[in-house]
Amino acid sequence: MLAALLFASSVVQAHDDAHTKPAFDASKAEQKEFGIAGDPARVHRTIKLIMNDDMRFTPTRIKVKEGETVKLVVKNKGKMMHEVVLGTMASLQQHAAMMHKYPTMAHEAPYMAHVKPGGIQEIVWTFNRPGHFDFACLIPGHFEAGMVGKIEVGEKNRRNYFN
Ligand SMILES: [Cu+2]
Repeated sequence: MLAALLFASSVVQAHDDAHTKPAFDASKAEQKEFGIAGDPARVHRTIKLIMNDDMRFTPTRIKVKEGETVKLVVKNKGKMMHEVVLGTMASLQQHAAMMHKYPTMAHEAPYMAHVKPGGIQEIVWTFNRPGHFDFACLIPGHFEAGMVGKIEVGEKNRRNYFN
């Protein structure tokens, strides 16, 4: 019995090491103006997002369709820490102000990823509300240096959206 328990705890430990984010739980997903946490098992599209020490994202514009669940694969090609936070310009500005006030503030949410130099993290997000949204690196100084991008979520019923 004890051996089984020890084995179980080591499995949990290994799982924690492999994933920095908890498993997806739809009942805990919180609807935001810019969408809701997506199920990693139901991804429609994968989009690569590169971050660099020139304080830019590549691409700077992302176009998706209302209802799409997107896996953002976020790679940090720089030598310093970067992050990506999805939101609205208002929510990002508010968050950036908090980061300035409390630089060591621990922040974690399904719509953000902190990526170490050379690292890769993923965000799975469902863009279930049409509109124009934003993303940014909120590390103090980076947002101010223009490390921002735009997300356009096209209405579901609009035809030929991608043409
Ligand atoms: Cu940055």
